[in-house]
Amino acid sequence: MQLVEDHIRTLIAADIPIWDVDPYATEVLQTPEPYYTELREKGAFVYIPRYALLACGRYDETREVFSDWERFVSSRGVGLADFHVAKPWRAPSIVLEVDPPYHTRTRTVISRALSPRAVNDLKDAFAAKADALITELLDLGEFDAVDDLAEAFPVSVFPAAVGMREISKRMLVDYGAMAFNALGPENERRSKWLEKASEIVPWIMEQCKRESLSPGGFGATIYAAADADELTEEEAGMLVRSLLSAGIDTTVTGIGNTIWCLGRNPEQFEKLKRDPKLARPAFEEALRYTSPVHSFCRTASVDTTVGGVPISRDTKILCVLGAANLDERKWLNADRFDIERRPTGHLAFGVGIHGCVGQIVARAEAEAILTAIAQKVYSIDIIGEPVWRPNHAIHALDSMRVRFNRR
Ligand code: OVM
Repeated sequence: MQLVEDHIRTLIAADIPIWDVDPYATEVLQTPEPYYTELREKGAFVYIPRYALLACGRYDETREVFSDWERFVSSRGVGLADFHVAKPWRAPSIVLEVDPPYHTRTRTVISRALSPRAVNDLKDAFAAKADALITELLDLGEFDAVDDLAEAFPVSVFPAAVGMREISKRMLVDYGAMAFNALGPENERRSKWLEKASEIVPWIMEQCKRESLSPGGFGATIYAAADADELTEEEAGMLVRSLLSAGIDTTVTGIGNTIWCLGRNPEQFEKLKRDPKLARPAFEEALRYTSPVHSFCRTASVDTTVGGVPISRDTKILCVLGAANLDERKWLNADRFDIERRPTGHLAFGVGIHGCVGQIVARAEAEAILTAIAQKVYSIDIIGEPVWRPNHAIHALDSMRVRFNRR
């Protein structure tokens, strides 16, 4: 505790507000907007004693910390745990949880696998799947927008694009939820999710092997890099693991949250129906408005300052992307969902060398499903109250009953 008290004296001297909030409390994770607002109002940075953590939620400072990989490293973990001190729950990701120069080599391979060309080749298949699913949901009338749509669609296209032969929706969705919850504090939620590791991790690791993947997929491109001696066989398996960690829950959440936005803002859905080409801008605005990945950490590698605030080496910094994406200093009418906004510079995919490597795939999935909805659905009724699913890094719905009325 002496360490924390010394820390606090330094912070008081530097005029950094101390805030006794728990960013990982269930209510905060389910309804984060008041916390986002208070965080931005308190200052560029606040100190959260219970986790010995600095947090930021204003756009400029969050962007600065997030994009400067030299001063704010990822190799000490992008969750609360500092890998210099605590043992990670799994072998660290060789792309997310590393720094240059090593990062450059793995990032090059994974971005080749997920290149615009590779994704472009999948567009017709995505559109056909999206069309069939929306037709099915119109026949059903009422359904669960999470289970039947937001989860169903990515799981029907992404694992196949990777080249997976054995597909389990529950294993894939739960592995993502586990990996993202592991980024939070050592609380009950984190332990509860990590209990599932003994069942899910062996299944995931089996699917990452060369023999489990069919030719022509993202996975095969990664293994081809091992054949060309750019990576070891083991590193190739680890990069496929990254696809399965970050490729499902993120797109599930992005699509689910977009349906939530459109259901609550019928005038915006009218605009999308009038011009289905707004599918992509509508998705970007939903990403800005709801921030599917609400926060990620960095660790200061040097003594430095950001926006005039001194930050000491070894400090964990919680970058609250959800708060930055709603910062009225950056966005006009930040609290309004407007699909014509074109929110360039939003932080929902991060920024800098660790910016989402799968964003081209995510946008292609979203475009396919939102275009099918714009063409076939007359109106979206949300039935009852949507329920949010608390997660330490993801802001996602747990359930939302919806009716699609036929056009
Ligand atoms: C990874 C990864 C990348 C991005 C997010 C993430 C758990 C994991 O490389 O495993 O979330």
